Amino acid sequence: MRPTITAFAASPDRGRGLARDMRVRWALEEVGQPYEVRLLSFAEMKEPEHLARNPFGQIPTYEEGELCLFETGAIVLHIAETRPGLLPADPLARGRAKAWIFAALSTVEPVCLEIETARFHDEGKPWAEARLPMVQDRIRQRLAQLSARLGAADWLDGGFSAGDLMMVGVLFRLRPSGLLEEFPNLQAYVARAEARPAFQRAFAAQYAVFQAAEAGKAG
Ligand code: GTB
Repeated sequence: MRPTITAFAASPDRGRGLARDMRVRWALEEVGQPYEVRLLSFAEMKEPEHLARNPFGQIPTYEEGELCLFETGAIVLHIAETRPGLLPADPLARGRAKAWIFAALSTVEPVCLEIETARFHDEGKPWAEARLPMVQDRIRQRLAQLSARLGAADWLDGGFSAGDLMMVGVLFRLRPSGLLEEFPNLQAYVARAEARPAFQRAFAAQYAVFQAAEAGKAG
């Protein structure tokens, strides 16, 4: 049975792959699992049918038979646990790969999201300009730590894993900030991940949704 995921019918990022369904699509592509997509408007995301899938009315979700999951981390971990390709077989390496998933979501992403809050929610506030450099410095600190750990390696712990997928999914969203460019090894790490055929298929699939929506507007 093909799993069904949910995604924005009209993503505010205009197909740049910044919404979190991109990480789920990418994981499914990495393990070679075909999937269906249910596209939702913002209004549909807050209706009871979708709230039953995700109590917070957000995308992405994942349905497969009787299983319905929300939270990108849980979804990617489920995909990685149930299909070969995203977690090493060795139990110790597997544990470390999972640690990187959590590090991406709970240690790196919250700091990185602050810059979007600063850009979109603080705009026009009297303290916004003074706050931005502090937010940027907190991100720099995290990126410096990550950069030091990655060093000259291709991936965070041996071969590419779900931990890298999640970390790149987080770093990818930093692109518009320009901060990633201050860390050449992290920039190369993201580029290496983006060059993976599975990433490109996932990106193309979510971009096609944007293109179809644009064509619908024009038609
Ligand atoms: N912790 C949850 C998870 O990891 O799954 C967070 C899910 C989440 O934030 N979903 C967002 C959502 O549904 C979409 S991805 N938002 C609508 C709502 O809350 O009502 C976040 C996102 C949205 C838009 C852009 N963008 O336009 O660039 C980027 C990322």
